[in-house]
Amino acid sequence: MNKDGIIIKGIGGFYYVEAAGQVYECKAKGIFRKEGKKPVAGDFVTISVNEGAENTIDVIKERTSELMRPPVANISRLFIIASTVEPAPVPFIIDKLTAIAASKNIEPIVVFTKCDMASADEFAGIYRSAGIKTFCVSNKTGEGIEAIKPELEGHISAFAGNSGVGKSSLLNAIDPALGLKTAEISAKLGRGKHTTRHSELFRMCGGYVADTPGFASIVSEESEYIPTDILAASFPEFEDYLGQCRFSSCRHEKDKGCRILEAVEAGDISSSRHSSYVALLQQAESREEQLKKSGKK
Ligand SMILES: Nc1nc2c(ncn2[C@@H]2O[C@H](COP(=O)(O)OP(=O)(O)O)[C@@H](O)[C@H]2O)c(=O)[nH]1
Ligand SMILES: [Mg+2]
Ligand SMILES: [Zn+2]
Repeated sequence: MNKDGIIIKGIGGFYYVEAAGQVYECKAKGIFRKEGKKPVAGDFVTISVNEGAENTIDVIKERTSELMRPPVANISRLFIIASTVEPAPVPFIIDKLTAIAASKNIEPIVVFTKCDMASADEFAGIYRSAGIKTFCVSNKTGEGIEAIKPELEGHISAFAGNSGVGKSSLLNAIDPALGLKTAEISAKLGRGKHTTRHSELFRMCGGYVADTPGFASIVSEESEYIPTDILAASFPEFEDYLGQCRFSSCRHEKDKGCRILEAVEAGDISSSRHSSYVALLQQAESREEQLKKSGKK
């Protein structure tokens, strides 16, 4: 019998596929290995459910997005978590994550936590004026949490942000049944940071949330860069100006007749977002130079 479902976990060659409210343990068909395809959490699949034999994944549907490390498919929303204080927001990290998301066909959503400790209005203003959905919450008082819930419905989402910004606390505030360990509790247990090695999807508010270990470190990874040809388009607030600069080769860094620089000067584009763009451009250029030299591109 065939069923359509979604892979919620892959571990040790077994895949757990949720289909019509049930979870089936499946093996991937041999053909995928020959084709160099590997099923991952988030994949929409067709399976055969076999009485007295292994269930198999027969078809992997086309992906709308793909992340390699950690491997997860079809994420449509990346929640980028930053705290107003302790630790203070690092705009470059937020900006790199928004750009990585946009470059991979994933909608970035920025959430500032710890709003009970300090106001996030100034930071939130930067992201709202860039056209990015932005929320301010307190995981302590519950303020702002209700507004996040509908954003999860119908999507596969991931949560990213540095350690200590309140990711686990936020997920617990959204869904108290989760009972994730937060810094306080794991410190009490003396286990240090909670670590997982594989991606797994959890049902939440009518969607799925991917538990994606290592997402926070994506920004510091040298291999993770946004190619120069799609970088500017990964900043939604640049969109209205692209193609209007004096030179078609404009890098929007310090070029003459650059419409984006004009917009920064006029205060229509945030200068901190533009600085992050320039830093990412330089990273991407040196990375592409390296790849060229080693003959990979
Ligand atoms: N006051 C306040 N503290 C928070 C908030 N969110 C998280 N915390 C605290 O910040 C610390 C780190 O939170 P945690 O959820 O473990 O962060 P994670 O490393 O991103 O998962 C813990 O001591 C939390 O109690 C918040 O909105 N307000
Ligand atoms: Mg945590
Ligand atoms: Zn330009």
